[in-house]
Amino acid sequence: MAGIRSFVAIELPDEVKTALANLQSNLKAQTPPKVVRWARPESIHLTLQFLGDVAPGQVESIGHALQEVGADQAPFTFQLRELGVFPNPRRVRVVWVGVEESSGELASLQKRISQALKSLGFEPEKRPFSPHITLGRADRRAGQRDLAQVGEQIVSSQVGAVGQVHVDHITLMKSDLKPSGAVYTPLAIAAFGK
Ligand code: 2AM
Repeated sequence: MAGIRSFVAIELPDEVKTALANLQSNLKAQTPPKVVRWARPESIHLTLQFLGDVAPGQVESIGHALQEVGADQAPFTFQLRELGVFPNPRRVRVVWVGVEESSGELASLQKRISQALKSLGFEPEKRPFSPHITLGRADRRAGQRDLAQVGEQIVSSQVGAVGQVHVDHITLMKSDLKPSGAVYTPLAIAAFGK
């Protein structure tokens, strides 16, 4: 049976999605067209771990593993501030909003999720966790010069504080890849219990 493309995410409140949509509109107005494919505001999220294709029979045990992690987690807050690009301004692939959370709660939550999922056979990412909110991705047809120009513009922008996110649950999300962009649907929600 076909796998279910899945990831573990923190969902964003509507007011933050609205702030991100406004930020995207400003950026769209300042950048050449067809260089960045902007994410649909309603689908913007913070990824904690990408799982790839999951067997349908595994969804329940992943949900349970996440619920155990959530039961031992207290709610916390993080800030969204400033813009950046991956991997660097000369070779833009992802345009993101930065995530600031000084207490270390976010990194420790991500670590506990990755440990819980490792015991179900999902290997943790080799790269260090680098929390970010993807606003857009480079269009495959974009030229190097346009991309470098947008990269420079983004990293020299100063947008300051964009919003605040109070986190009280995590979500196992399904991703359906469609020509018009990925469509995300929650498969399981794990509420924080501490
Ligand atoms: P990104 O926002 O940094 O691009 C669903 O695809 C989510 O999983 C995206 O938010 C994406 O993060 C993340 N993700 C992480 N690794 C991925 C991979 N190898 N392929 C696709 N998505 C990945």
